Amino acid sequence: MSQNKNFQARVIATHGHHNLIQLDDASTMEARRRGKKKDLVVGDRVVCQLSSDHQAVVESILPRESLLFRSDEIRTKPLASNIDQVAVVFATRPTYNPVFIWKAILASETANIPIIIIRNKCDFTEDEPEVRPFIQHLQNLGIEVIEVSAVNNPQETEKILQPIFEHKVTLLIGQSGMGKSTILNLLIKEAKQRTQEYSVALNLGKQTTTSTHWFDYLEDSAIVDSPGFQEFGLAHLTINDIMRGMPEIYQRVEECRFTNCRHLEEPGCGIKKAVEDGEIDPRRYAFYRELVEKI
Ligand SMILES: Nc1nc2c(ncn2[C@@H]2O[C@H](COP(=O)(O)OP(=O)(O)OP(=O)(O)O)[C@@H](O)[C@H]2O)c(=O)[nH]1
Ligand SMILES: [Mg+2]
Ligand SMILES: [Zn+2]
Repeated sequence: MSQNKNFQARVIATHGHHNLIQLDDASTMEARRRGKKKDLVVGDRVVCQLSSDHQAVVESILPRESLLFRSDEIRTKPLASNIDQVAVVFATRPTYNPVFIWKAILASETANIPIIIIRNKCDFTEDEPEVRPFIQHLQNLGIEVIEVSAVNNPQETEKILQPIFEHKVTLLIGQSGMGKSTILNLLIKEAKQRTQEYSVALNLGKQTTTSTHWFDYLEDSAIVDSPGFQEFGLAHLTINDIMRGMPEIYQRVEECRFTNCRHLEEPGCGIKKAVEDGEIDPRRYAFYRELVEKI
């Protein structure tokens, strides 16, 4: 490739100022961002120039078709761009946090990205009584839950997941130790991402994957593996985003006396009535309140 000639590529990993891009012929190259900007996100389609033998400079980012965020009080963190669906992976060991999954649903809905939930490690059958109501609850929210056992039943898992992942770009997210990289390795044999036993003593994953990485899958698909994290911050959401992302609230907003009801202390609130009548899960309402009170 001659110098000064523009070419397009995909950002497949970012590490501070070192980024890895993949060209359309599947070769990879190190790239730095023009002007030392730190605005590249895994999944970005970029326009580059060759700067030296095996180095590229990212000149610009093509418009993103989708972008998933999480945030904390200080800043918003993009997780990945140009993805078609988010797959949240959870398991009963180490322990999962329903609030993490609820937040992931809100973040995806707000970003207009379809979400599916993968319950992994189904081989822990003794956890069934505890997990079954939660799965039923997710299904009641209208969310597809897929149940697999990537280690103990790999063939079946691959058979179930392939039709769900093909023709799409899927971002795997979830708390540490749930089996994201195990699932990735199963579907993409060449990926060879590191996996590691979770800590039984702490009942927590060991943060094995340390950075987000894009892997091509089949002819026209990709799977993006990401590091597990515990806190899914949603400081970037508005009250409308929160309401829209919670079907049991959104379906009932007509029942409130005031059209601008925030379902907190307002009189004649249909949502609070539904909570009192046992039609809305009080834990979901507490979750709603906590998010809205932070705004
Ligand atoms: N019993 C059982 N163990 C599993 C299953 N899937 C994955 N594991 C194990 O769970 C542990 C964690 O798996 P990883 O794939 O490293 O988890 P991860 O979600 O990528 O974790 P982070 O990279 O830290 O976010 C590994 O020891 C896996 O072998 C399963 O279906 N059943
Ligand atoms: Mg991992
Ligand atoms: Zn209300």
